[in-house]
Amino acid sequence: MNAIEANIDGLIGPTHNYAGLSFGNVASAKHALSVSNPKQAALQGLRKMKFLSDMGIAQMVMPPQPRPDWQALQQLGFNSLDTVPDSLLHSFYSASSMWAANAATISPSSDTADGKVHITPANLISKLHRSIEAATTAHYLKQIFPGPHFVHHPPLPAQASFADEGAANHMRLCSSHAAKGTEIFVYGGKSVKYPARQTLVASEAIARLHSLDPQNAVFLCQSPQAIDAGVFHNDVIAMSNERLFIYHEKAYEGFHGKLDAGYIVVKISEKELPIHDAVGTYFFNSQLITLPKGGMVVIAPKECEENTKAKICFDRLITQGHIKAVHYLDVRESMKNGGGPACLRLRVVLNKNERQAVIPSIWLHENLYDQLCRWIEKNYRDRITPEDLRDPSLAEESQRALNELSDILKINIP
Ligand code: SUG
Repeated sequence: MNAIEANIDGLIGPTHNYAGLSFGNVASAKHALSVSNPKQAALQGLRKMKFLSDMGIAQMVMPPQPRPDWQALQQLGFNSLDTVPDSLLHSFYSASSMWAANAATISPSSDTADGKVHITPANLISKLHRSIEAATTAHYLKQIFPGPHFVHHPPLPAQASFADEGAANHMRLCSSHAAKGTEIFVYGGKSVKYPARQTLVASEAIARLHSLDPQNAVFLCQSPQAIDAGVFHNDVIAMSNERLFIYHEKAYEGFHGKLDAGYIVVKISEKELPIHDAVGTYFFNSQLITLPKGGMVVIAPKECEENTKAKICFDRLITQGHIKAVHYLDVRESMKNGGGPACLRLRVVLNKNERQAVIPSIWLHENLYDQLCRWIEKNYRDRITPEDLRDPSLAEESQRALNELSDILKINIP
């Protein structure tokens, strides 16, 4: 029934900074403790949303989470920031909820046994600064998707065996968005240098909770070699949309024969694009989207335009007729923390009734875009250093900004 794909992007928060919090994410380590520009970051993210919305793609905005996270700090006995050690201060100040691909796993109603959209927020337990997102994410998603069409599961138990990073490790192949699809869950193999962030047990639990037909759920093991090369999420090494699945030859272990022959599977070889360049450019962290008038285009990070091998790979995809065009966008502030265009968005396939049930105030249109630009210009700093996290006025500014945003988006922000 007229199902389309919509995107929810995480609006980048006013405390965006580089704290080197994500061991295994090479960009985060590389830019640790450098100076960030939250205003530019938020505008870059918002412009990306506007670019998609102008192409006719349904686009929603999810608010940032309150930072510093006073609830988490108080739970540890802190009532002011003065005595909080740097490591904790950085974690509780992180704007990492911007990467909405890690917010949840969502199964569309055409895939589930009860014909409802199933939503499981990710527990993100592998990293402290990300684990504190789960409760507020659940709170936001319940407000965004209210009513009987949606089933909200709680995050999986907060324990290492159930480590779950959401849609960044989840893909869906289908003949069209409305059709029953094959949901692909990617979990980590036994890596040596860097930790895997998703377990098979967690992925299986989500498939079960979402009441997927077992024949339509595929579990792929991410190769340890890829993880150790800095591929901390599947969306750094593969992309998919409708029938099309594009992956790097070093992405998985035991991949052969796992996908239905009805899909178009395109392999990018190590020779064409060494894994080092795939991680450096975030080639696979592009958004592969179907235009309303038909045909697919790619929204790629600007970094790919500057890498000859990545550009040749995209040219090949165009020549072979898989995609019509590539649009290179600048999301460099997010990229420096290891988050490309696809990390910033959570995809959700919705039919007409489900779309109508979504809270109307978060759909991006011209007016909301202008309002959010003004809100960012007014409330955001253009520079944050690690020392600035000790400045009490940053916490006040951030709180004030989110209070105003709550009125704009008509969402309760805790
Ligand atoms: O979890 N970076 C995020 C990037 C998430 C990217 N998301 C997807 N691939 N879908 C992470 O590693 C860095 C924060 C810091 O170092 O300040 C960070 O959390």
